[in-house]
Amino acid sequence: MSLLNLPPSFEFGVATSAFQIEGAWNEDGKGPSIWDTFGHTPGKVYNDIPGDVACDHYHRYSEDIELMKWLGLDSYRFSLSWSRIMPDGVGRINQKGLDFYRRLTDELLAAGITPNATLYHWDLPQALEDRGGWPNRDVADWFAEYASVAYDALGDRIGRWATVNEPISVWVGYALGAFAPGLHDERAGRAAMHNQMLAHGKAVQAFRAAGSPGEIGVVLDIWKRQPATDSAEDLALAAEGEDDGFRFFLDTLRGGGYSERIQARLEAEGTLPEIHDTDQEIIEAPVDYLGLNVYSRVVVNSKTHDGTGWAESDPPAGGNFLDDGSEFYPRAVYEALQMVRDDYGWSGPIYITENGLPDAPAAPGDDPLRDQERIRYVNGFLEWIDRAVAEGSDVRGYYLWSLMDNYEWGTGFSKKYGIVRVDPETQERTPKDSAHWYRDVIASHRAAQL
Ligand code: IFM
Repeated sequence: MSLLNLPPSFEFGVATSAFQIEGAWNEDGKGPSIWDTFGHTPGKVYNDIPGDVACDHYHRYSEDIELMKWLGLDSYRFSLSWSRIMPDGVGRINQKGLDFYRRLTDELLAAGITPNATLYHWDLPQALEDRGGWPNRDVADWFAEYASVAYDALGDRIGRWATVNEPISVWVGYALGAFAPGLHDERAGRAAMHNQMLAHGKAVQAFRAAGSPGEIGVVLDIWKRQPATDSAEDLALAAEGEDDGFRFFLDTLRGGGYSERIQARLEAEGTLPEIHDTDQEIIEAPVDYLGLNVYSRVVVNSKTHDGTGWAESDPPAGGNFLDDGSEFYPRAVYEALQMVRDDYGWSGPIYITENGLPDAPAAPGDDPLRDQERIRYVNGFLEWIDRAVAEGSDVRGYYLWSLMDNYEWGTGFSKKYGIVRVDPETQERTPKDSAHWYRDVIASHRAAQL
């Protein structure tokens, strides 16, 4: 593979999130998060195994940084656990929680790896859920308070921040019930989506007010919808899917407010959230970069659709498939980059903050370390990023999801996205073929600059 167009400053990284890897769920003063509660509720997560230990990264972070050094990474994207830093969500600060992130970031910096911290990756403190959670507008101020504590304590070490990761997750948690806190309430889901954008805006304002050095952005996941045919039904379904999935967020961040189409639909559904006159100005506080998580596209077909508008993909016949039956469509990243440029006028810096593939379903005798399909997948995405850069996109880095097999939310340890295998019994880490390959990609990119 030649990545001739990526500049010498292009950063190669990996991404993880606190709940998915840290473990130590109730250690050193950490408060419970909604995902701790969810995982401890029978019937919510795979095999009823909660994320209490996850990858035990809280204790093994040094070993994990050794792996990152071996890979030759430029940057590491992780998230901070809100309830590790503030067990009640607001007020009291847990010094031991901050100390953990200080140790982690100090070791990253000593290894020459740039820390990239996301403030919120789905693990709301349970104490705040008990006060109404994301559907309660007060959450925006709670989040800004937490963000300020984090900037204050870690701003001298962390140069790249993101406010929230994939704000659509609150819809899945409050309206669809598949994520914590497991509610089925569409009004709550829409309120949570709006309030998360408000929280994002307030956290950006707090960042500027504190005069924090470094850059701050937001991370959205972009699954573009491809209508299966030109029928009015398929086109409408595609538009609705994009509105729900990412335009809801981009419209307010970049487009001056929710589109008339979104407002009309939410009004008709009786789910339009409470929006104050000043909200828009707060939400569109300028960010320094956009973080895009891109995994694929969704082909929508009204004839085979189950009516939910969510994650229903119906790849065209004759398409290019992966071993798990999903479509192999690396051009998705190029289309996402075009979309933010053409539809939202974004010509600023972009990081591809997540992209990756779960292990293919294993047949008896398969060796989990031989993950050639993941290599093919990542290779394809990098080639399309290279092409977008050649055509003028300001993509500054790529974070592969994920460093190691980790706790994949409701599917627990059954879905493995790591380039490093984690033995569930011993926690032993072993690089898969893709890790060796990614290491070579990074090394050759460096060598090409000499
Ligand atoms: O594991 C998740 C991550 O937490 C958010 N983005 C998608 C990943 C894979 O499903």
